Amino acid sequence: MPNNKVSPKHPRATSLRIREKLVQGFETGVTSSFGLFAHGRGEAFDYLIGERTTNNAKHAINAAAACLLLGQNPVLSVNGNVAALVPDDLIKLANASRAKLEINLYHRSKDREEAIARVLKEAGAEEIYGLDSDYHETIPEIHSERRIVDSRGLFAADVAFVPLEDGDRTEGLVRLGKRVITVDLNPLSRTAQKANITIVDNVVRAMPLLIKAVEKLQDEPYEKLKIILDNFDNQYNLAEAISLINDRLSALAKNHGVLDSGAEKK
Ligand code: PTJ
Repeated sequence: MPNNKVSPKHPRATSLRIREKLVQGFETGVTSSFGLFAHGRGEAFDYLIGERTTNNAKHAINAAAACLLLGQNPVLSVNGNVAALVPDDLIKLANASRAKLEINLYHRSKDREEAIARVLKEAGAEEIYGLDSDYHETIPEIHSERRIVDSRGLFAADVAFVPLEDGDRTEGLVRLGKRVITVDLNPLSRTAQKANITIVDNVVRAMPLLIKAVEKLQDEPYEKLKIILDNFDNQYNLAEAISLINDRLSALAKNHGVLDSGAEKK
């Protein structure tokens, strides 16, 4: 267990607290060692976007909320990173959007599945898919353990929420005709590029906003949700996310790398 309490005065307290959660997740068998590397990659991109939720991400969050509400069988995929970082929010999102929760691991092991199931149950989950091998189905054209999904969960889903996902599985789910929503700080990743809706933000910031957006749109008619979804263009939104990084870095470079420039306020 990490025992260094992060001082609230530390200039990078928020980022350090997120790290602590992952290290704790690693030490309790929830997060894989690869998950720590993945987090490092995410942190680097979070620096580039300015560690805040951009309007670009908010636009994708709104579309994701509409998409989840339009789904007949939405499923939230849970891996070791999101279980360590946002367990309570996963339950809240599942409840607000009537979605199932499926534990679906890239580095699959029975021990980690059980550790994650414990975390989700402590957070209030009642039913968790992905654990019973009697219901294992495979995503075609993926030739590793990553192809396994639950026949009642992701396999049957029309909307799949797969935060911090690997590119092969994202492509596989899109090939199966699912509407795929992801949260990924790296707008260049294969998952970000191949998903139908990509929220370029830290999952820790995006989840509460996504829950709020679902709650706000919950009682809206089908037509309104459909318009929100149809008006969302992921390729355009990703291009804008990349431009935002570009503009921010250019402004910072002009300001001799000083962070509290106008670029920060964008
Ligand atoms: O628990 P498992 O075995 O299912 O494994 C989970 C990981 C995340 C290790 C696995 O799915 C994996 O290796 O994913 P990738 O291919 O590394 O993709 C993870 C993506 O998430 C990368 O593009 C990271 O930049 C991004 N990322 C990391 N941390 C965050 C993030 N995006 C949003 N919020 C974060 N906190």
